[in-house]
Formats: sequence, structure tokens, C-alpha cells
Amino acid sequence: MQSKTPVVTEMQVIPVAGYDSMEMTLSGAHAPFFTRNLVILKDSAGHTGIGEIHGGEYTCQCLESCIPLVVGQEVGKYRAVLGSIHRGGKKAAEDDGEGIQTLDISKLKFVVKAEWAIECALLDLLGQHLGVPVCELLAEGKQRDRVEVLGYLFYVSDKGKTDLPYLDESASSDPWFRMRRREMLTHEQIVEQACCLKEKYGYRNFKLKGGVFEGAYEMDTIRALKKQFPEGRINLDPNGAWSLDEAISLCRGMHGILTYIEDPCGPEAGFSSREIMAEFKNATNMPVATNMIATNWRQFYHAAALKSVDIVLADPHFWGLEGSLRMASLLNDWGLTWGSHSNNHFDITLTTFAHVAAAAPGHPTALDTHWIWQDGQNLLKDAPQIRDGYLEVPDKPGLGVTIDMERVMEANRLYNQMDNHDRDDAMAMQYLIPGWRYDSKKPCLVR
Ligand code: GKR
Ligand code: MG
Repeated sequence: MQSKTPVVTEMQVIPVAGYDSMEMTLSGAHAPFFTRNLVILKDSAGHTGIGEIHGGEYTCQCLESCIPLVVGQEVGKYRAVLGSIHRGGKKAAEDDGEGIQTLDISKLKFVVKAEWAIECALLDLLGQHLGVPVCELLAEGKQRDRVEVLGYLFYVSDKGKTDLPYLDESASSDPWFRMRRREMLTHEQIVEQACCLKEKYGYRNFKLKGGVFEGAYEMDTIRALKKQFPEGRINLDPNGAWSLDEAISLCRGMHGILTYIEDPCGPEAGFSSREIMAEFKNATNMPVATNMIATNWRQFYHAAALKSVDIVLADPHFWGLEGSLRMASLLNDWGLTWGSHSNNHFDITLTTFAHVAAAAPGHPTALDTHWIWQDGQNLLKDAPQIRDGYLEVPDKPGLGVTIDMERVMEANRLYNQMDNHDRDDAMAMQYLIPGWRYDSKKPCLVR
């Protein structure tokens, strides 16, 4: 039978790298470079479809192993193509199923599913074939023209304490670009960071990445932010660093200051993170978000049964575009809230977030995006913009954006110059605290 939709003629997997600041989290300090993998598909109609996913060799190899299942297939049968990838997928021997409930980032690669970059690229092709934006092909179709994103604030350490090749942007004409590469550890500096982001992107709502200092210090930063932005929704994410008792005592007085808390605690005393977070919610009545304790449907079943969370940050890189929106529909029907988590990314992921969130039914919470830390390192000729606190949703067919191959090959050259392609936040920490080792229960600067 003659194909009715174009056929995929080529699939390229291109690993890329970009520059980062010395951002601090429970995992340690971001290294000078971050990595991603790109999927570029060509079809018989002459269209190009693109997708972006987490970096590293494991994910790159997973993607390469999918090439024979994708090339030669009809774009309109993309669900069958993804189905064949799932059926062929094997669990890695080192994957113990723990996921990222203790934020052990060496396990992130098992939570991320490489094939979602292929789903994205195939939907890009299908949208171009049909003449509609990707968000119209997802869930119940486009729900909004722009999606709210939050200002993702980080404590940043002084790169001058290392001899690592962090980017210096002190000569930039852009105040945010100048600011983002320098040390910001005090309450005042974090408020300054938020003000600068409001100025550039129009943010009104913010999330502070915690797990860096003692909880009480981070709560003081939150109080300072709330004082500056009394109308803002302010959220703190210590990535499960606190014990249950500590989380309860830190959060009890924070109603009306913290809008919600993200992953305040993790597994402890033989109880799973889902059980502990349910106890936390019962004790504090504080709305709770997660990207750690529900990263697949089986984990979500237990989290929902225990009523451990109110907001699921269903990152399409963990759940797939369709999967993330299945979650959005379910949460909306149950009176819960959908949002998305992010890791460092380029503007192809930014575009994917825009389409997925545009199709999410109900009232999603403002989405996470690390893009502000990468803005300017564009791989697209026409990256969607964040204005007035909202990310624009491209209105052209498919993802509605054009890849810039010169920039991609430049980012690929940077990747090839790196010795290690996996995320390693312990490396830069050695300059701050010699012999530093990750401990899921100790904020990174508390040793
Ligand atoms: O980029 O360092 C980071 C974040 O801490 C990331 O690893 C987390 O996965 O942003 C994430 C979160 O919300 O937990
Ligand atoms: Mg989080």
C-alpha cells in the first residue's frame, strides 16, 4: 500500500554541550558545561523534525539503537514506531529502580527516556505534514497561546575559586547575562537575581533551588523574596534534603509566604519518600510538588494512593509528550495540579515545553525552565521568547521553529572536547570543600 504520510528517510543523533554557571544544589555545583542529545529526522516530504533530551553516552547510545526502528517508517504511524521502541527497550543492569528519590544524579539517565526526543521529532514532522502546530496534536489540543513559566533562582558560587573554564560574561551589555556568572549566595543577592529576571523576562513567580544551606537560612531567603514580591508565588525545592521533623518545623510558619514546597523530604527510617511526604502534608497542610517521588506510573500510583503530593512536575523528558499530558488530564480531573520540572537545556526543549504546556488542560502551575541560565546559546534561529513571565507558543506547523545547524555543530564540537559527558556536580565542589562527597541528607555547603 502506498504511504499516506511522509516516510522518515534519515535519523541523526547529535550530542551537544553548552556553558553553565556554578549553580548550587544538593548534588553539588554545576560544572562549566552541560550536555544534551539532539535527534534530527528528515522525511520524504523534505521536512526536518527535531527533539532534545538529556546528555551523556548512555542516552546517546539508546537513541542510536533506535535508528533502525525509525528510518523507513511512516510519520503518521509514529505511535506504532514508539511502541516498537518500548517493546525492544531493555532495563540497564545498573538500573536498580530507585529513580531520583534521593537525587542521586547518576540515576537520572534511567528516569529520562531517550525515545521521547524521537516522539518530539516525529510529532514535529507530522505537524508539518498536517499544517498544524504540535500542541494541536496533543491531548485536547491547544488550550492557550502562551504558557506561564517561573523564574528559576539558584545560589551561585564564585567560579574564581576554581580553575575551571566557566564562562565569563562580565563584559556583556545585558545585565542578566553579566549577573548570572557571578557569585550569589546572600539573601540580598538572590532578591537582586529575582529583580533582574523580572526586568528581563517579566517573571512574577519564582522557585529557589535549595539543598545548599541549612533550611532556616533558605527560608530567610524565601522571606526576603516574598517581601520584595508580595503578590508572587514563591516556591522552594531542597530536593528532599530535610528530615521529616525538620521539614515540618521549617514549613509550619510559612503559610502565606511559601505558595508550595517541592520535595521537602525523602525516604527515611525505612519509609519510602511517598510515605514520608504524605506524613509531611498531613502535619503541615502545605501544598507539595514533586519531580522526585513520582517519575513513572507505578510510583505515581503509590503517591496518589497516599495523597503525598498536590502538584506533579511531569517533565516530558521523563514521561513523554503524550504521557506528560495524560498526567495533566488525570490531575485536572482529580482536582490536582500539573507542571513540569527541568534540567539545563537548549531552546529545542524550551519549544517542547511550550507545546506540551499549551495543550495541558486545566490550570497548570508556572513551569520550571533552566533556559534563563543558557539564553543566548541558541540552537534555533527563532527560539520562542519569554515575555511578561510567559513563554510564547510558536504558531507555525510542527514545533514551528528552525534549527541552526551551524550552532548545533559548534555545540557538538564543544561536546567532543569534553572528557566526561555525564553530569558530575561533585567535581567542582572539590574546589569549595576538598574531599566533598554527595549526601542526600546534607545541603551541599553544610559539611
Ligand atoms: O539543575 O541542578 C539542577 C536541579 O537541581 C535539577 O537537577 C533538579 O532535577 O531542577 C531539578 C528539580 O527541580 O529538582
Ligand atoms: Mg525539584
